[in-house]
Amino acid sequence: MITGNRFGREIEFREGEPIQLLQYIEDNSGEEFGKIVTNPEALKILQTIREPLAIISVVGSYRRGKSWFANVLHGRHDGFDLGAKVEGCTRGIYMWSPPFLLESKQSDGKVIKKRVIVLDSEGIDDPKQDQNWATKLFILCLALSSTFIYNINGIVGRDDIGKLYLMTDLSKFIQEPEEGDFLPRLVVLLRDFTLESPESFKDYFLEKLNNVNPEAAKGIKKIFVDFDVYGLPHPGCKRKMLQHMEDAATDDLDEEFVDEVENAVKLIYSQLPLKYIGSSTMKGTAFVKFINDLVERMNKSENSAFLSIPSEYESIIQFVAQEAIKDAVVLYQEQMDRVLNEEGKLPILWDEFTEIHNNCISEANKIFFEKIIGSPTQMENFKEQLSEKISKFKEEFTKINSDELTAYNENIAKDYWERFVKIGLTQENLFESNDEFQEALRAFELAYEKSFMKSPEAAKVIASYMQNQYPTAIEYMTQLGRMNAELAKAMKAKEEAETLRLEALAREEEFRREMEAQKYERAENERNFKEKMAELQANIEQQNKSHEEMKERLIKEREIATEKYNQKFEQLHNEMLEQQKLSEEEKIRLLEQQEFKFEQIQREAEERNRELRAQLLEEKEKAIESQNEFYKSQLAEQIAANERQHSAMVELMQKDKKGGCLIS
Ligand SMILES: Nc1nc2c(ncn2[C@@H]2O[C@H](COP(=O)(O)OP(=O)(O)OP(=O)(O)O)[C@@H](O)[C@H]2O)c(=O)[nH]1
Ligand SMILES: [Mg+2]
Repeated sequence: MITGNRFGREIEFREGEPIQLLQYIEDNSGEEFGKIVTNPEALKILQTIREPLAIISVVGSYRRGKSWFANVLHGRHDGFDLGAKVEGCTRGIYMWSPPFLLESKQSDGKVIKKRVIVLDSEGIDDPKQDQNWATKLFILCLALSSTFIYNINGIVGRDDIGKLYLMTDLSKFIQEPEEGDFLPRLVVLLRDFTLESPESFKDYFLEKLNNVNPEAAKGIKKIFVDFDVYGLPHPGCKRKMLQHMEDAATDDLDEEFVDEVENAVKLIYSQLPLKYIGSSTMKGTAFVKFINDLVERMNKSENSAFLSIPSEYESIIQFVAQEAIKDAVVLYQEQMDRVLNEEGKLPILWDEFTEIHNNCISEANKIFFEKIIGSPTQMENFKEQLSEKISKFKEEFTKINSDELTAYNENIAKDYWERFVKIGLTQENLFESNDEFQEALRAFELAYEKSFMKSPEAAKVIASYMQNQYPTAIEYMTQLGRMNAELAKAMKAKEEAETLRLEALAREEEFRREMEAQKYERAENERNFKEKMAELQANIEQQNKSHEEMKERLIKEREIATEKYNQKFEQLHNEMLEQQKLSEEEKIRLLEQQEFKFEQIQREAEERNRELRAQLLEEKEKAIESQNEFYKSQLAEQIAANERQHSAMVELMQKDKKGGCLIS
């Protein structure tokens, strides 16, 4: 349900309510300056604003309908409290909550969204008021707003001019920044203007001003080149209603009054300037920091406040940058964490990892560039700080995925190793031959390649098998006599070379990934900076002062920042190339070493074979000789035996011959 007393006509109704932004607490003794205290609740509301701010403050004489006009700016009669009593009603500064969005067309035709904050302030010429506080309040509103509505009596008096004169002698209170609009747009409201309407309220106002204080008139003309004066007639209602205009019905008010009010409000909104810091717009975080800093300054300074806006701006820029970096890093970290820590999500292939990282970094950059303010060089430095912080987190995430990839591939390798190779190295299923063993190794490699997650980690796992498990298996095969020592040695050398090749491949892949990431970041950076530059340039064009000078400086600074960035990138790139070259050279050197070793083994094996052949030949000859010896001795023995047999026979025969004679 919408509550509130609408003003109607063409002024948009805004829902919400007032909330105190700050108040002044008087010193107990009443002699010294008291203390300005901010309301944390209000600051919290402001803090969250992400759009550029337009801040309207309504300042001026007390009891002159400031709060009522601040309500009309929200299309209503009620809202900020109005006081029917003589004493001042509004104390400190109130703001409308929530600050509302206003779309408006810029001079370049672009429609932008502004967040409008209306500040209703305490009257500044209440006789009972602490003069020091009144001055500080005036200065504070001047520094905080981008539209300063000065609400005074239609009959321009000395007091009103006195306060306005503060503006013309600002150097006493404020050191202004060199660049960009600092002073707000001035709108003077002449209330209860009962005289006949002049042709130009501005001329009328300047004429009166000149009569009262010629210096002030000159000063105001000089400082506020362009300002508006609106004369609002008396509301025309009866006294009872006049005391409670929060309850008024628009139709019961004087038609001319309503028209003039409507006209003033519409014109104020149609020209509503944004609040700038140099060439950047001010948003929630910066504004809150600005309020806090100004209040702190004012509470410290003895009487009138001396504000150094350049140093306030510098501290805001630094503060906003740290906040922007913090927010961007947290966003990157949270998004990466959310995606990667999904149950069972890891490990993932590096291409997918890079895609997730790129998305997260784009998001992080988006909020960083949205928040960041300052000059291009400052922004470049802040961006560098952000990149450093993010790359630390990226390393952590990379390590997690890398460990998971290693574990995943190790599991697969272990499983296939057991299934294809290890089983053949047990007593029961021992490989019959070396060929069978070699086949098992190939089968293991093929199966691994089919189901591994392709990555440098996968290459490293298989390389580690070639370096550790293979030699042990070869050793075992040799011990069992299924493989001769030479072959084992040659095989080990071959696997060693393959290990080196795989490791180099893994390094190359990691290097390629790093280069791609850098390329992406560079493109991203360039795009963001281009957008930011366009934004800063548009901001400069929107401002009234020092256009050309600021634009030139901006372009020059951007060139310097770009050059610096390119140099850094080039340096990094060269370092990486150098590193790759070194690792390439190292790889070639190792491979050459390996090849040499391999050839040496081959040579040794050939030499050994030659030796063996000679030995064999010698042994063969020896064997033949010893066999001949054996045959010879056997033959000799046989001959001897034959001879013996023969002589025995001869003897026997001789005996027989003698006996035969006897017989015969
Ligand atoms: N004569 C006259 N009275 C008005 C006008 N606008 C508001 N009032 C009445 O004047 C009284 C003061 O109005 P506020 O809007 O509270 O004035 P203010 O300047 O905010 O007052 P302080 O906050 O106390 O400085 C109220 O009773 C209003 O009803 C106006 O244009 N002319
Ligand atoms: Mg008020």
